[in-house]
Amino acid sequence: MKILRDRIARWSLVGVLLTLAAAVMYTPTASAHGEKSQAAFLRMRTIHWFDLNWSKASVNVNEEVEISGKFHVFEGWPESVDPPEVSFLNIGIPGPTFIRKESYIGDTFVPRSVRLEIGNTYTFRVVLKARRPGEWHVHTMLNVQGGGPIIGPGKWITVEGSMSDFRNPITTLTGQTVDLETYNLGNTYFWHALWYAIGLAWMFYFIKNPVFLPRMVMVNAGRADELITPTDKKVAMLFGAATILIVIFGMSSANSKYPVTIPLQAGTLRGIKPIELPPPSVDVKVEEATYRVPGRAMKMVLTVTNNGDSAVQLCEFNTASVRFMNPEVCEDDSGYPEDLLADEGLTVVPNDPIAPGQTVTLEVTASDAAWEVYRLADIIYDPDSRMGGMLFFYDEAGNRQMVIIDAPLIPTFM
Ligand SMILES: [Cu+2]
Repeated sequence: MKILRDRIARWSLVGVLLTLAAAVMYTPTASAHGEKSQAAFLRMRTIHWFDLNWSKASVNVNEEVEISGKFHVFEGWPESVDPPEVSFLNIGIPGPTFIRKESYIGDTFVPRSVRLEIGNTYTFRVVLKARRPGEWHVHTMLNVQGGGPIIGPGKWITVEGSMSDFRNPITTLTGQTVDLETYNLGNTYFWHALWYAIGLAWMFYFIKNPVFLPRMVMVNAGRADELITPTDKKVAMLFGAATILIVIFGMSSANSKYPVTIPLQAGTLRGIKPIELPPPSVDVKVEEATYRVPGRAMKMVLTVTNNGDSAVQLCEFNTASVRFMNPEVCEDDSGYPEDLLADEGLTVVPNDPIAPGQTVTLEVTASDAAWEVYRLADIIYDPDSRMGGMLFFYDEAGNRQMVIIDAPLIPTFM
């Protein structure tokens, strides 16, 4: 019996050690940051980010980068995500490697949550200032209360220099210029250290005498009163009075040093102006959308009617930040993240311009490794096999039209 128990104990120990070793050795490097593990149908059916532009891909500490673009709030918003009535335009970075200087939706400065309307398209602009050197994968993102983070495409931005050079000056309405990187730090350290020291002094005063057993015996013997001497009482009064005095003095000196203070400014911003996109003159009906399992492509059969007065061609299909481009019609010049850009990913048959008034049936294949890498193929695990996305058509003059599509996406297995 004992031998058996020893053996179990020994092997348990080996098991624990192996688990620990595995946990220590296994450190996967993250290359996309959170979005891949989100449900594919949620990524395709919430926010569509497009026309993104990054002003720089490499900056020095203290330099600014501007990320701008548009996002469309998809009409077929999923039930499992609360509507974006309280949303916040955020930036996805590993801590404040940049600081956010400014962010705008439309012309509105948006340091607070905003109310967005389903079906609308908005422009946004975020100005970041580089703080920590390194290579950072910077995402635009929208936090939706009751829904979580909706992550946009991420681009690698390099920051060079030294973090000790970083400055974050602001000028207050009382006319002082302070550096937010260090402002009020010394004051915070001082007051926390002071009160911690007072707490320790109180403890040390009483633990200079034996603490536990002698006192327990005295209390049990009914002589508890002898444990507190008249000096102890005086010291306690002193501590009590000093504490109240320090609080009153601290508060009045803070009030006289900072006579003008305001509460924290908060509250959801409403009335954010969307952009008015002219209704597209191209009419698209998704007859069928399928994808092979396993595979890295999605196929659609589209009936397209050109109601405009210029011939159009399909240039791009964009879903969940992956851009499938038809290289014979257009190409990207924004420096879009390479892992999300399928610059030859869209095959359109027939690929001829669609004349005004004409209706054609297009067979469209969106194919790229990104379909698998970004786990859009994992829609097979989702409880709602429907996709959403944007189609971009160009006319002969180079004008672009955006058509939002929303259709069931059916897997094929053989
Ligand atoms: Cu990332």
